[in-house]
Amino acid sequence: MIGGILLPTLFFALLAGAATLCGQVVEDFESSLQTMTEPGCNETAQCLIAEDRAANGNHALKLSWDKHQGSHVGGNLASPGVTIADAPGVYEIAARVNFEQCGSEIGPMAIRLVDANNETFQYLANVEGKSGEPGWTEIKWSFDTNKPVSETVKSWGENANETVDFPIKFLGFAVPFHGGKTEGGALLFDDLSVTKVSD
Ligand SMILES: [Ca+2]
Ligand SMILES: [Ca+2]
Repeated sequence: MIGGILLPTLFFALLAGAATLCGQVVEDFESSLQTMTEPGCNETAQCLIAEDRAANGNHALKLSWDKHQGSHVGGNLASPGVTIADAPGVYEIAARVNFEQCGSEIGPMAIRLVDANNETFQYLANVEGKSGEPGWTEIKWSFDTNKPVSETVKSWGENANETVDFPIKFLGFAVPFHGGKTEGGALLFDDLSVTKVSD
């Protein structure tokens, strides 16, 4: 009889555990979002919602650029997107990224988030060795809303007080170029998910 109670309890506890470990997709880029290239980037840089060539009907955020000299390219939504966090905590954001059309000059990949007072925060993920990799790769960024900036990665914006004013929302992605130049390329981003790791 005890086993009869314990087993279902254990089963639901495991299910609950699985639910907190797997991120929930908050943005699949299937709705008609307005996008923009980051001001100041090379004029060949483009950011738009594009169809995934490998899967008819699926859409992704596409950042593309031609050969040029420059420090980085970035693409944003024209206005803040889905809420990533509305309460303090440590979060992990994941996205599927397609690196098939880019070279090895790309550096750490940035995700940009914007808070309720228009302060932009940036988090970096190591993508070494990913360039040219076929298909989709999962990239993860972690951030702690209690320590939203670091010595090396600062926030910016009109009201940059290095404090997260909730809610914090998705804004865009950027990549720097090693050596300040690129042969051109494109990146696709899809299925943004968020997991709260701890308070
Ligand atoms: Ca999609
Ligand atoms: Ca702020």
